[in-house]
Amino acid sequence: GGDEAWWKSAVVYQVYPRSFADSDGDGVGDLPGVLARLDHIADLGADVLWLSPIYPSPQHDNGYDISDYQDIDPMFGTLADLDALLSAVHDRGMKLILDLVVNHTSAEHPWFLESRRRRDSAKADWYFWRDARPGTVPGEPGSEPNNWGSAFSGSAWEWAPDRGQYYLHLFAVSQPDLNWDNQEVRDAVFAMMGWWLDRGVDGFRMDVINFISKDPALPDGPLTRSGYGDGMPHFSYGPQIHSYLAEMKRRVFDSRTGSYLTVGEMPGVTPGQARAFTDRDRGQLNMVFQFEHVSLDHDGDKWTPRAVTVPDLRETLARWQVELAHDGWNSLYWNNHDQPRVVSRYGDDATYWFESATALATVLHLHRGTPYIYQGEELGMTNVPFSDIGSFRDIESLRYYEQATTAERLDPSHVMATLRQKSRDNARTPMQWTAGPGAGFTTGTPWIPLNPNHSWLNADAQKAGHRSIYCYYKELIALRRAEPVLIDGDFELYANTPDTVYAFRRCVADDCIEVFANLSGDEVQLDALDHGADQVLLGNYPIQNTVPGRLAPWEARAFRRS
Ligand code: TEU
Repeated sequence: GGDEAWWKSAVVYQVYPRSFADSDGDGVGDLPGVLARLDHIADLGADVLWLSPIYPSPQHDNGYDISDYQDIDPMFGTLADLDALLSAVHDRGMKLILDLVVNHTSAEHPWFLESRRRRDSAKADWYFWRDARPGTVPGEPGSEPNNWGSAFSGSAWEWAPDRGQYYLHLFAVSQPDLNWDNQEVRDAVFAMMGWWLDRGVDGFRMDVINFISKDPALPDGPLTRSGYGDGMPHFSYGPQIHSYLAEMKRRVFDSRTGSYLTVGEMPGVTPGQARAFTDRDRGQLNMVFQFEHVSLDHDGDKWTPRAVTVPDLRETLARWQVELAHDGWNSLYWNNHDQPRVVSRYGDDATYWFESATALATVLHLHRGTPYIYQGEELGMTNVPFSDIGSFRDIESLRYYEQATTAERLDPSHVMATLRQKSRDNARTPMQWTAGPGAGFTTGTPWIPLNPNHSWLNADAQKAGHRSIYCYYKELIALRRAEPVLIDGDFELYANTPDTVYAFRRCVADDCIEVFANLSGDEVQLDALDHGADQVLLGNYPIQNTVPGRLAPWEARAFRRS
């Protein structure tokens, strides 16, 4: 039926609940806060709301460490608050998807507490337990079962004296990896997913879902700068990954009547793998989040920044367009809660703040795929000028700072400069609703400092109209809705353009929309840009000022070519 691939024409808006809106003044955002601000998202024209984790959690990784999959953290509210939000979302004709974090649990989850108790406990095999390397002193550095490093610095193994073994944690010590090779684990996860779908949720964003199948031999990985091995070759596309996702599809989704949105977050995924996950016939997932275009500005690891060029960006994104042109489907994103703010990263958050934020939005949204907007992106929110390590909250940033300034003996001011550029906290400061105290986010003390630029950069100011990135996003979403060619059309990059220009067309037969964007602060001349003023559909400069053959700094324009 026509509705079955509804997610192809949808625009998704991601809310990071702890930083969106605080209804009770404790400084942390919550579900009643999201409900109170729901019309901000509905008015934008987004179709789907994705909530980052709201489940009970010790919050070592802001909820990506879950201790109960079937309840709500009291900090965010109650199940009744979630139900109220869900019906308000549905009343507006929108959908709601939850974050599914099942590669690992919290170390405080009852499953793990049971598993770590004894080697013969009922859940003994629900996680990855291994003995120390033979001939070493268990618990001492060097006796870990393999050389893998964790994503948050240090070894991926933690010694558990009660059980006398190591457990695997690809992320923090407080995030032990679940053993998906155990059928009981899969049964428990699938039952939990079904429980949420039966409650009315419309799908899931699946956290690092490509990591759930590990090579059972857990072999050492190639050494990295950190001194640890990179385990990715042994778990980023493991031997059972397709079989587990096929089983999930069959047991969770196909056995129900709804039509759901599923998006798998997949660090390291290649276009060929993405096609295998998302092609129509297998349909294991609707789409995946790939990482290539957000890895272009670093070299090897995220703490070693390098400059990105427009040809890097356009060649990367265009390759994904081509590779998933016939089978499979792309997700499109610049931002999420793990990434620095795009206007500061690939744009210019000073001189051309409005122009660069809107140019980047134009390029992304007019690609083929489902666009995702991360809270505050629609306002052009920027990176944060934190000058003190005490302002940071993210476990990854804090662990990196500690390790870099001690073991690696880097200059603290150098490490701070890197964090200002790359820290996940850039995305996590509170949503900027107003110029007032607390930015309209809270009446209390926010859990992380506000970006001081909320004095001028805020939703109130932008709803008033002038140079409003919010209004531009609205137009962009409306254009997508009005022009089926933007959903169904094929994609062709214009490769022979100047190095600062990102240009392409989308066509169904003879009906084409062309998109030209200047991703630089210098005006650029190009003969290929040839159209009448009446053909312009959207632009970030006043249309009466636009000239064929020329793009002003960070100018973006979409027009019909028939
Ligand atoms: O992120 C997985 C992931 O690999 C990254 O984006 C990660 O944050 C990055 O490599 C760090 O540099 C997901 C979540 O989105 C993230 O917030 C969680 O911390 C992580 O999984 C663990 O659940």
